[in-house]
Amino acid sequence: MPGAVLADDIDTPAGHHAEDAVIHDAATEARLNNETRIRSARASQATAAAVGTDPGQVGSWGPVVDWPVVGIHVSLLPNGKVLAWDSVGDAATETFPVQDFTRATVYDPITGTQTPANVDTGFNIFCAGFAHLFDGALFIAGGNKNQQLQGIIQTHLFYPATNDWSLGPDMAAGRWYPSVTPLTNGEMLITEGGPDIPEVRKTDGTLRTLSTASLNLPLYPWLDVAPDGRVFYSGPDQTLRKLDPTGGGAWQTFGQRDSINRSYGSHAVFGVGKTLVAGGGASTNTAVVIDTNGATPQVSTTSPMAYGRRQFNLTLLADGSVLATGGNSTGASLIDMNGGVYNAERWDPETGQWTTLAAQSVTRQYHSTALLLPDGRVLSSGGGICGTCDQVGYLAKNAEIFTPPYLFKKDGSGQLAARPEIAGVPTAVSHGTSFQITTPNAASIQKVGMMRLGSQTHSVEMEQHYLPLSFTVDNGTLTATVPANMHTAVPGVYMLFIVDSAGVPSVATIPRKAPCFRRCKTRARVSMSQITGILCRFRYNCADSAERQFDATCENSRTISDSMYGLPPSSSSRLAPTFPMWGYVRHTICPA
Ligand SMILES: [Cu+2]
Repeated sequence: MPGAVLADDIDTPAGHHAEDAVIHDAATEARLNNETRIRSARASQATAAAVGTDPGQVGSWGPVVDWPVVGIHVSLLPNGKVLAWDSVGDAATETFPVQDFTRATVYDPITGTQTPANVDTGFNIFCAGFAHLFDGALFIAGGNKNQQLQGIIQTHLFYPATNDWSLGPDMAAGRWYPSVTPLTNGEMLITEGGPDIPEVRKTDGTLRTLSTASLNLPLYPWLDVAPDGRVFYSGPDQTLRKLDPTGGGAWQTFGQRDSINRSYGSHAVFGVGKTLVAGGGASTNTAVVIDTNGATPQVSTTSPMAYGRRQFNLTLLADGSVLATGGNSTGASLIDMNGGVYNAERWDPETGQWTTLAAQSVTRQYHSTALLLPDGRVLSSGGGICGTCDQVGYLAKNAEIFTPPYLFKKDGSGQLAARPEIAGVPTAVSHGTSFQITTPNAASIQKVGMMRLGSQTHSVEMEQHYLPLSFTVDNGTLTATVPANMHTAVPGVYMLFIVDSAGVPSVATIPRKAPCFRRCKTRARVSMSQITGILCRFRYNCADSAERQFDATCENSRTISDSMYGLPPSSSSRLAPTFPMWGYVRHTICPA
């Protein structure tokens, strides 16, 4: 039933279950993926004519590549690879009686290789919330418990250096469709998808509850740290709010963003306290900008997109502009095979205008994602795995990569432009300080910015945000300054991009660390000695620096792993007196 519009009950597990009535075998699912590609390609060609063919103006989409998982949940890792996972199979999750693992893969966008990384803890993290801890490990809250789509109480950690999973502490109740938001002090906020009382993962790995901040919000709420340190709620429904996550927590309610419940619209934090919100609801094309720098959020309208979109994604590009990809323009709740939007659009924050770009080959609607890669391209993947998806034959177990216009020459040749290069940067930067960027292109650099690694699912970006840096040029060196306000870029791993006068961005240096972290450039050995029964002292020695140390709980692998990026979570190595590190060591140097 193409074009089927379902009621908003897809926002509940019961609603999901009710609209699911189809069971497929593996062969059928492979056929559906093929059919989706063929039907999409036809529709895509029809809309391709809407724009010109010069990649310098409209960018260029790469080939469609089949994937081992549907890219429903994607996160850019500090090593430049992409972690992606879906559920337990190609059909709707409601059709699988057992939910004791999760299909996951680590994709290398440089080589195109896929490394299996299934979740092996016994749980399905389909429809979880996730974002990076300050050390670059990924924190995941909740997931899918059963065919009734109940949430799980488990939290997980993923270690990019070893592709290992481990369990964190249990939440107070199951969560399915929660959001996870990194806070300035290194804590991780968990909201909705279950209990209305938010929970916070503390930096010691345990959880605390915000018992005085109980509030019913939509599933997968849009939450980001604002310049005043509180967490700003920008949607998807209309009422703007801020949460003070200290103590028991406290909400402040402001006015309405606009008159539209932008369910399955999208948002992007493109500057300090600046959020673009677009699309959603009945596939509106409207967009607004919200400024949270003052005491009260200020909303202003910006140009509408050329296409109405729902079930689409907004993604920050390397120059701080915003890319819209996918979605449907007919208001279909989850998927409309005949209503897909194929053309990308780019929003320029300086002009407030959208430019229509090249058309992708596969329709990307419910359960699709888009992720900025360190080389400035965008990975567009996924779509499918729902009852309605099965009914209309939608399964996009594949991905395609968009090369934005900024990477091409502007002379109509269609050739790639020469890119500015970053030759050297410090391994750590702090707020309120300046640092040097060595580049042969210093004289032509127009823009310098830090970009937090993206984590996206269900049209919601949980952490990507752009921090433009002021800078000066002197003798072939850029000196950039990080704002003193720590809330402008919460501690963690960032990419650093420089952009030249032709608008061409560099490849990012990655990882970029926000304040408070140091990194060994080489493998280091770590020794551990007991201070008290539960407290241990860890010492390590980077090849290029003096010995450093920190104290953490001996028995608590989470605490140790949080402090030392890349440490395998196995108990044998955790309690050995001396063990080799697998990657980098990072040491918190923030004041407590
Ligand atoms: Cu879902």
